[in-house]
Amino acid sequence: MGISLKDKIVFITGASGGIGAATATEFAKLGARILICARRLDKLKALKPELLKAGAAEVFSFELDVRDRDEVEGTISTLPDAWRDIDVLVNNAGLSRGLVKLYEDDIEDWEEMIDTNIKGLLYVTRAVVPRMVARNHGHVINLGSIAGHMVYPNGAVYCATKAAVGFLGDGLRIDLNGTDVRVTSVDPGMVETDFASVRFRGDETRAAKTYENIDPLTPEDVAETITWAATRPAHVQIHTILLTCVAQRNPYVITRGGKTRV
Ligand code: 8X3
Repeated sequence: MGISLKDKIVFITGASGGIGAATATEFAKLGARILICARRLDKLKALKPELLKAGAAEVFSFELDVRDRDEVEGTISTLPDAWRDIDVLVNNAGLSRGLVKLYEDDIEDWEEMIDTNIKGLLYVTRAVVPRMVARNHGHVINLGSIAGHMVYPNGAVYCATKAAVGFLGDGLRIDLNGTDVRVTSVDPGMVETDFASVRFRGDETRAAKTYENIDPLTPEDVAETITWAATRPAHVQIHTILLTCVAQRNPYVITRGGKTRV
């Protein structure tokens, strides 16, 4: 039997849209207390009534840019007492910028991806996990990617950040050996969110091509996978889940409109 997350505190970073917002909603359906942060506070505020309607026991939101180490440390260490014992941390905040050959790439884009996907995840993990260890209870769920399993052309830095997420989770899992704290990596392929729009800086025509003639994963598909991992019995630890839509077999082998391109 799976564990109940009713009244448990679930902290989701980057929760203002896409997989983060869908994950908050899935945990809300389980009656959890939802702690959410993102850079866009207005979006979080708009999400709150939906989460309560879905069944969240309580919702607390705050603005946070995970790239800002002082802000991460300061905000998490001064959470109200009632929100400090985080049971599940979903390290979701992440992004891609550009799809360009490494030797021609924009260094600013590298910084943004590395600072968010790797360093931001580390800062939040460092701020949250010690209390899990002290309570001998908790679950860290990182959002990896198929991109962390296989590098694709023009995506070297993004793929490297997601490979790093995989190794950081593996390392954390080992370092937590002897405790009851679990670590899981959920690694999707193509998911229809604003991922491509962010990657192409609002070039919607180019972004739309990413999901053209394909039935991609939805944010809900990924969110349900995350809640499944989080609700396994306490003695079960899911290490890594790699999921894609049926039309995607790896970053290269994709069927669009009935035609497979390799
Ligand atoms: C998102 C999946 O394949 O577009 O991380 O990089 S992919």
